[in-house]
Amino acid sequence: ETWRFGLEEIEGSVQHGYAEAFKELIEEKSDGDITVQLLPYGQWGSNYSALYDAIQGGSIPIAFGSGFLGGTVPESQLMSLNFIMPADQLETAKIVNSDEFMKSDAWQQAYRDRGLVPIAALPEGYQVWTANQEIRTPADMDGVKIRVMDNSLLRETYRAYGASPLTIAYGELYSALQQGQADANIQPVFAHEEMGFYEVQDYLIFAKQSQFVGNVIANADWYDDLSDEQRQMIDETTDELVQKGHDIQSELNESRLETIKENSDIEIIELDDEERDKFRELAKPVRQTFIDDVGENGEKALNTLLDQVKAAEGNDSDSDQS
Ligand code: 6CS
Repeated sequence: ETWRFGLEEIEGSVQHGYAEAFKELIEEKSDGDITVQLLPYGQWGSNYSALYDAIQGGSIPIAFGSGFLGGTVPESQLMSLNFIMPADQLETAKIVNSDEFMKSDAWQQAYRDRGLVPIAALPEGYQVWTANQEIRTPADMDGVKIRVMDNSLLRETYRAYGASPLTIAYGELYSALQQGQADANIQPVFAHEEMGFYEVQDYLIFAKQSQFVGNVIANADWYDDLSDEQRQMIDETTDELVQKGHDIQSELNESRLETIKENSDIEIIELDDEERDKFRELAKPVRQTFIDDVGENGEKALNTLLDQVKAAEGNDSDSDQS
């Protein structure tokens, strides 16, 4: 039996590292009965809606869906909200993978309604801005043509910051930045590096407003047809990959930052808490926009997530939630 696993990112990416570890664990646990075949970005095509169609149609039963998934599963845009997760990135990984959130009726139903099942979530590191100019304040964002994934919540968020967000396909982004169709971009560090985006941008800006989160999703009919043992195997695997996924992303993002520093003179800026607070204030009303736009399941999922963050906050005073 072969399980095809579609990735939104190229070989060497965080999604690829995670999927390789998933493959190894599943093949080991099934004693070789199952082979997991990885299909990185490019191997299934390059238009994300084709990938999501393939999961819904069942030809690719497992795949990553992140920012572009908003058109297919509007509730998934929850993962794009800014300033809601704890400062601790491993804590975030635990929260988004907790049974309380991942197995909640609201989160499951949001995907089930579209013939999908969410099976795990992979925080891939902070979403880091690059731009042709220094950005420290919302005033600096004014009118900046910043590229966002195709996701109305992200557009709403960056409009709230004062920018003029626009959407460009991942594969066309390098030339769009080079040719000035966009002034700024948002990616985890590893992606700025592996796609070469940093080569055509002057500033790399850490605002720690959110992490990039990839959702691991499955075709619902395929998932329901698995044996109980197989579903159990997936649960065990995704549990083991919470820590492992965190290790993969943090190591890759750290080493790729070194590569960027070695290969370019891009200026690196880290916003301080006071600077971040200005963006945090502007991001707050977007939570209500999310609720108004996506409805009841979205609101329930958001509240469940916020409850988990609060519970974690009780154990750790270094939380980022306001
Ligand atoms: O920005 C994008 O479109 C893509 N970036 C990453 C890091 N993963 C997938 C996503 O669609």
